[in-house]
Amino acid sequence: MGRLLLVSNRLPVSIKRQESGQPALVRSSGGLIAGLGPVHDGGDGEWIGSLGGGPVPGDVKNELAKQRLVAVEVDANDARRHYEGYSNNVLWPLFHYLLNHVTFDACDFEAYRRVNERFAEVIASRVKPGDRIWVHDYHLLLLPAMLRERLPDVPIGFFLHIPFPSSEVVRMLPRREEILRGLAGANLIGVHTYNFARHLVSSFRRIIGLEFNDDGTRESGQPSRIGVFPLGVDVAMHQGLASAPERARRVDELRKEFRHRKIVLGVDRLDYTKGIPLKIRAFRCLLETRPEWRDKAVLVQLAVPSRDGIAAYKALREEVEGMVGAANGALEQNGLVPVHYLYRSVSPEELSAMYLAADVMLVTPVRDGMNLVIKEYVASRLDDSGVAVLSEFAGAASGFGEALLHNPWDVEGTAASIERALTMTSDEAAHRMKSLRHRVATSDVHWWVGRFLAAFDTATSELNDFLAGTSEAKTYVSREWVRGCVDRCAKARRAVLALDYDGTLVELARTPEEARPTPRLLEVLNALCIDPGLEVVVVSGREHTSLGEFFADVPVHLIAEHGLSYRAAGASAWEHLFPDLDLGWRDAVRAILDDFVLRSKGAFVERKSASLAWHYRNVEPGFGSWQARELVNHLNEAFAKSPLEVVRGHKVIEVRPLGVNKGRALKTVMQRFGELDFIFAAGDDRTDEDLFATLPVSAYAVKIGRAVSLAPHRLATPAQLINVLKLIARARAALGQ
Ligand code: ADQ
Repeated sequence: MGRLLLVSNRLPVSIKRQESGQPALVRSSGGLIAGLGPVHDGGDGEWIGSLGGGPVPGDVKNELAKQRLVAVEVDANDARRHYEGYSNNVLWPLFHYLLNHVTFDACDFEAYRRVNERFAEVIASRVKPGDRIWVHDYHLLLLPAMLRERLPDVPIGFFLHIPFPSSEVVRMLPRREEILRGLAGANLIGVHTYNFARHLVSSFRRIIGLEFNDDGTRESGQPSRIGVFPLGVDVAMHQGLASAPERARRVDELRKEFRHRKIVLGVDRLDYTKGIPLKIRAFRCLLETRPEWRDKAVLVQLAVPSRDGIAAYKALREEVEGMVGAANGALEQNGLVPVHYLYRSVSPEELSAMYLAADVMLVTPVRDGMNLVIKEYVASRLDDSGVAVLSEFAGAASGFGEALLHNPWDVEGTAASIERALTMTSDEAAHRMKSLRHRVATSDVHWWVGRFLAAFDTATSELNDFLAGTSEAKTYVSREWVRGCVDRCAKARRAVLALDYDGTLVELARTPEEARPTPRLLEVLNALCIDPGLEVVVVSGREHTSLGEFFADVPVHLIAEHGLSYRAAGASAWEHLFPDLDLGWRDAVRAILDDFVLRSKGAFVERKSASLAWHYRNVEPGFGSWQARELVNHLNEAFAKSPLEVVRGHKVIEVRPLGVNKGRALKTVMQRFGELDFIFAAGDDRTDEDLFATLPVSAYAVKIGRAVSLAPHRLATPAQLINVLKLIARARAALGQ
């Protein structure tokens, strides 16, 4: 296997100039770097990212190259608009449901696109055969599609470190289609939680009409899958820091410094998603409502400076400092200040000591992709003491059942959780911490990397299969293939030809009535039907009356409405292939379809004996597809418990009884034909895939048109199919079969 190229907006290093003027690289810290660092160090791939904006001097590039790091040089102004603009003034707040912080500027998006393009150019210039690319986070959402275009056969993985919100929120994102199409270029999209995966699937479906199956695989087009990979922390490193002898000394000092009060600790980047003001309010609420805690507990809040070029972050800093001042002014007692606020980054050793000194870890984000702080705290508590109080809006909450989960917006509720944590018996605390520690240890950062890479292996082989398959499938069948197929059919004793109607035997027309069989088609079918060794079955989604009328004088077998009704060749009566269907849902569905006709000029409903179809081929194209997606979503949700199936055809949405499909129907009918030694089937839309799915491998399955299909062979148009049928009729007649 080739190399793994890691891609993130920033490289995992910063540059310091030594006294000699020589550049030195300093490894940055943080969860992502802790996780990917060993992958990079232990492999032979490159890490591609920027160092901020502006040109990168040659000596720095040389230093970077020694560690297989590649700098993407980005125009300084573009870098600022990309990072502070679209990334952090639009995507970051919107994906965290904080819409009041969203400020969109179209020029920022242009810069976002240019920066993603720059990344794509640099990556394309570095890729070697066999390489795979793993892109990280929301700064690079357009990159997967840009890479896909340049490098069609390179596997692309993507991991989103922040939440993926509900599709209702994504609908508000300016440039939402382009962003989702960008992300859809990846073969594997990883998120932290099942909720985010679900939201991703519904956004793809509702906003750009891209369908994923229940198992997270993409329904059609290039293979892609969505997977859930909750990021963990480097547990061994945190255990090492926590067990170092000098740590115990520092913990004693800290306890003394805080005058042996119970320490409630907060550690966050100073970011409005982290709920720091709510945390201070909750702690203040506790001291005000339970004054006995005033000289017994202290809130130590460590805030790392972050994104201070952005106005909202400057405002947050002022807000938090104001709140700390006010709380301390109001609640100081006997020289004991209730809130200790430190606005700085601290070393990993100092952070570890603080985790060890803290009796309660208080983590209150209003939204958080995962939250590594709570995991670091748990990983550091080697003696199973300490209590975790965690917002239910952190991704980590889904695996933290033993923490005290709370809603940070409910200030009194959070205050109650803090008190519960402060008064918890050591037995209960140890019981809870022990299981948390076990879970954090078994799903650490190395486990995360392993899980993602294992799924990436699967996605890679799916891509390779697809590429091998499509290069064959996307080309139409050769003359030799046609000759071989006709020859086999001519020699068969008992053969069946199963043929879809619209789009397969006749060209699609504006309305179903206009798509009548051509004289040439009728002539060919008649010629085939003379042959006693040949069964011709027209398998259609149409209702039986129009099929019966079209083929009144042609002795073909007819399967109508995807298998609901059947007319044997030569018979005049129709029979139900599957009696006893529950059709109780039909009137309610019909009312909804009618409603969608009223809203969409040009749409109409086709009423069949058991199913209903909403046609939108005459609706203005963009609007039609949008309405169709709305309709499908609504029907799927509103009728989830009814025995119906919503199927998308070509510019038509069909609602039909569950479990009835062309494949099942053909199988039932073929049983009546006895032993067959040649099966040929042709179809053009998604409903024909059911047919292809039930055929034995020996069958000749032919897709009409270019769409992805289970059928291994392909013809371009109905006219070409009719030619093949004509050749079959002629060859069988010639052999006297
Ligand atoms: P962040 O929003 O940065 O990450 P988080 O997961 O909590 O949030 O990671 C913060 C990191 O910074 C931790 O490793 C912590 O130790 C460190 N840190 C915090 N305060 C510090 C201080 N004062 N001094 C030194 N270090 C400090 C984004 C998403 C998260 C997601 C991660 C990883 O927003 O939801 O968990 O990526 O995917």
